[in-house]
Amino acid sequence: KTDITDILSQLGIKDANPAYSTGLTWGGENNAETRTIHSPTNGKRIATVNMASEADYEQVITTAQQAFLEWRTWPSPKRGEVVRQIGQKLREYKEPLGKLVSYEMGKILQEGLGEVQEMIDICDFAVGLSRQLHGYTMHSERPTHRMYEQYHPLGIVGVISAFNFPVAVWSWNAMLAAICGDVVVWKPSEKTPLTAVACQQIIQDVLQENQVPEGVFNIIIGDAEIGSKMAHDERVPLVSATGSTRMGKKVGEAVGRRLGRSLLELGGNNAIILTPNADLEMAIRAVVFGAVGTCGQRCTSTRRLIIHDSIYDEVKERLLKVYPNLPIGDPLKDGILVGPLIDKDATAAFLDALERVQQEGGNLLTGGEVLEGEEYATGTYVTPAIVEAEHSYHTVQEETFAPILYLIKYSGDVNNAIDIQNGVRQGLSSSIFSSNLLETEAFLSHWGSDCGIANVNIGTSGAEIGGAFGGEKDTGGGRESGSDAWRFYMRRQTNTINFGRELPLAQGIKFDF
Ligand code: UN1
Repeated sequence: KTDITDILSQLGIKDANPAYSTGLTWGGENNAETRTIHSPTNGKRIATVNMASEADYEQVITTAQQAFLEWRTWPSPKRGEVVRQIGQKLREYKEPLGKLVSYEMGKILQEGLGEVQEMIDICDFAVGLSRQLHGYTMHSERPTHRMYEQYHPLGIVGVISAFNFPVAVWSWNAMLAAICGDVVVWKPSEKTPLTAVACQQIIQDVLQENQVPEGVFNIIIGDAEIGSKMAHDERVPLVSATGSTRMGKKVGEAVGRRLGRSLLELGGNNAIILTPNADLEMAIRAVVFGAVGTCGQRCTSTRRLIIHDSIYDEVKERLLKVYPNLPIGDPLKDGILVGPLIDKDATAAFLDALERVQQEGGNLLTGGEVLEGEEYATGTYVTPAIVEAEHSYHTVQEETFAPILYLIKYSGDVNNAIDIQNGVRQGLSSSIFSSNLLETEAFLSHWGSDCGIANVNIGTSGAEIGGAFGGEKDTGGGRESGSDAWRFYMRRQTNTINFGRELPLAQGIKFDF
C-alpha cells in the first residue's frame, strides 16, 4: 500500500497537503490560482500547488538573471562539483523520488526508478563534461597569429517539460546548463508539479552548502501561459521544450521571432521494422516494452510495427499471446507492467483514435477497453491495443499518446519498409530487427531511417543518456543529453590573436595610408 505522506516526508516535504509556490520560496505566497493534483493511480489528492502569477514570473526571472552574473564566473569544474553532489543526493533519494514519479505520473515503479537513474547518469556525465568544454584551435593564415574558439555561458535556459518524464528531462537540460554556467528556469508540466518540487527540495542542501547563488536552479509552476511568456522573453536566450508538436511549433515560432534559440523535443511516431531475418524472440520483447511500457506515453514509444509479409502471421500470433496477459494495475505494485494513462483526457484520446482507425478500415485485434472496478476507479486504466492498419490512414500518421500498436505489412526488400517508416511527419526514433548486414546497413545509410535515433536489434524507446537525444521533422530537430549536445547551451566565440608587431590583414588585403 502506498503511503504518500511517507514518501513526501522521506523527500523532506513535510506537509502532505502544502500550497507550494514558485521555485524560489516554498509555500507562503497567496496566489489566486491553485491546482490540485490527483494521482492517476487511485484518484487520490496528492497536493495543491499555487500557480505562478505574472509577478512570480518576474521575480523568478530577475533572480535568475542576478544569479547568472555570479554563476558564470565560477570555474566550470567547480560547477561540476556541485552537480556531482547533486548526483549523490539523487542516489540517496532514488527510492522515494522514483516512487513519487510513479505515484504522480503513473509509470510502473521500475520505470520510476529508471527515470531517477537517468538523472544520476546525466549528473555523472555532466561532471566529466565540466572539464571538457572543448573548442577547436585553428591555424591562422597570417604569421604570428593564433586562432581558437571558446564556449561561454549563455544565460537563462527555460526548460518546459512534459508529464511523461516529469523529472529526467529537467535533469538532462539542467545539469548540462549548470556546468555550462547557465541558470535554469524550469516550468514542469502542470500535471506533475510535485515531483519538480521534490527535486528542488532534494538539491537545496547541496546548493546551500556550496553557496550557490539563489536563482541558479528555479522552478515555476504554471500553465501554458508561463511557457508562452518564456518563449517571448528576450531575457531567456534558450528555451528547451519537450511536448507535443503543436506546443513546440508555438514555442519555436515565438522564440524564432526574437532570434532566440529553441531546443525542441516533440512528438514521435516510432516504428520497428521486422525483416525475415529478425530474431523474433528478441524482437517481441522489444516491441512489447516499446509499445506498452509507460502505458505508451513515451515520445519514443513504439507505435508502428512494419512486418515482412512472410513472418506477419507468426508475429501477430506471438503478440496476441502476450497482450491479453499483460498485468495491468497499480504501478507501484510488484509485477505490474502497465499502469494507468495520465488522465481521463488521455483515455478519451485513446478511445477516439481507436474508433477513428476502425472507421478508416483498421482491424482491432485486441485491447482498447477501459477497465472498470474498484481497482480501476480512476477510469485511466486501459487494455493496450493492437490494430492491423494501412500506413496511409490518418490515425496511423498521428501520434496518439497511448498504448496503441499498428501492424503494417510490407513486401519485397527492406527499402520498402524504410519508405513506410520514413513516410510520416515525425522523425524521432526507429529500429530494425535483422541479422542481415545488407538490411541493417541499408537502414542506417544515407537513404535509410530519417530519424534522430536509429537502432539495430534494440527497440525504439529507452535511449541511453550518453547519446544526443532528439529527432527530425515534426520532432523539432533539437538534441539534448549526451554527445556534444552541451554546445547548444553555450555561446560560441572565435578568437584571433596577433602576437607580432605588424598588422597583416586577412585575405592579403593591402590598406596602406
Ligand atoms: C520522452 O519520452 O520524452 O528514450 C523521452 C527513452 C527515454 C526518453 C524518453 N530515455 O525512452
